[in-house]
Amino acid sequence: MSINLTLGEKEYFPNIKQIEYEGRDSDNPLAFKFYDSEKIVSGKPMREHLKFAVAYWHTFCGTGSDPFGPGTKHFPWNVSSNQMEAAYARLDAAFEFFSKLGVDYYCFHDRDLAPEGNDANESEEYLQQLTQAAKKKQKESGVKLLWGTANLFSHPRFMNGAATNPDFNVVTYAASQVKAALDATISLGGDNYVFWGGREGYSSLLNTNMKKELDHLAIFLSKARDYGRANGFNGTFLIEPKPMEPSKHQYDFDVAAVVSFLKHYDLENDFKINIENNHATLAGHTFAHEIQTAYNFNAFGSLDINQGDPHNGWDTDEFLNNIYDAVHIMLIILNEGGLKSGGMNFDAKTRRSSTDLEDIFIGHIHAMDTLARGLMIADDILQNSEYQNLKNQRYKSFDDNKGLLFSDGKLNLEELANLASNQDEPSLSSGKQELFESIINKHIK
Ligand code: XUL
Ligand code: CO
Repeated sequence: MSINLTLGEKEYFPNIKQIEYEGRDSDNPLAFKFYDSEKIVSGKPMREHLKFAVAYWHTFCGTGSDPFGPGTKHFPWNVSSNQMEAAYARLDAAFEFFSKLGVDYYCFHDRDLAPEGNDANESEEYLQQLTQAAKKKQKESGVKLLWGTANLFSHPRFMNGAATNPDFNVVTYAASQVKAALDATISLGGDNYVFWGGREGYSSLLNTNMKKELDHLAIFLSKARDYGRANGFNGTFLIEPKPMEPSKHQYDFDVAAVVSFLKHYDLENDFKINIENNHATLAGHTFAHEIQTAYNFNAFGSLDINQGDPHNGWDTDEFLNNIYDAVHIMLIILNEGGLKSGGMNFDAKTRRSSTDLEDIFIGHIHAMDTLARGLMIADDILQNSEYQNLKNQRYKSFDDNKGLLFSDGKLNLEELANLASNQDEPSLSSGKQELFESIINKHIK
């Protein structure tokens, strides 16, 4: 993708040129070793399989502060004390970054793009101004919006939740933000609109009417859906599950909990799921489990492709570097026909002590290479190994005869039981897990 900087604009990454594919023998940290955007894998270019999106909040807003100390990263776009000036500088830096990295998409929260104003109207006005500027940048660069969302968790007014807040006045504030963020997403042609639970959850049932809060959440989501549909949003609404943090109990615990919520409140046609790896592992699942579960229930929406630390129990939002996980999820995604209107949003940050500007490039490049490798290895496994056959073989007793009738729902319980009484003890059939694992590892090269 060509770099298009408007004349007179400051260049924020002057030492970094367009990131190119140099192949696996390259030692250049600012080059792709595996991600070759136009290379055809399984019938389409890598870029279409992977649909990478940069997370505006981590990459341009996150300066590394944590509960023990302030930010460590001095971003050149963060110098103005005028918040609107800083927001415009951040936008310039963001589009320079997207173009140099060669990604097709980005994602944002309203408050990443524009600052909070003194009241709801001023906040909306700020967001509209930045939306117009972003629209121009999208047109110049060809970069698209994968999804927009509203930050309904940082401001103290949301300390007891947004749509599920016990105070109606806070719910109206949340509505004004979602309305404005939806308007921005529609204006920027976003493919999806995300609701991550934020502080929709609780710490103690002693002071919480959970049923009332869940009803309110469903009503709020249905009104957001109605507004979006009436105003030209044809994309997908996405719920992003997370089991805990910031609340002890987040309402959108995992994919299964969200699927049952959506079905219970008749929202499943408009709302699908944005699955994040680090949230999956916090819930005690693998990323692969959550992705497969979403596909099973026709609820797959999009991915936040970060990873957590296996040794601690919070959301560390690291860039995905686990090749084994990348292979596993790509096996599922290839088998299920791809990401469709979803994409792969990094939702990852460099470590607090990674303070060089180039580190944000290196983090993204490394994750893109990891997933490109995952894609190629998974494709190789599906094309050139016994993996899929072996998996199918385990279920071969359902391919014909009575097994097929059962699968088609045509045998009742008595008929099934009669079949058992007329046959010998079933022979043991090995699950061959070790064989499956060895096939995967043989192809990781
Ligand atoms: C928080 C998280 C969010 C959402 C968007 O854990 O993942 O950044 O992705 O609000
Ligand atoms: Co996320």
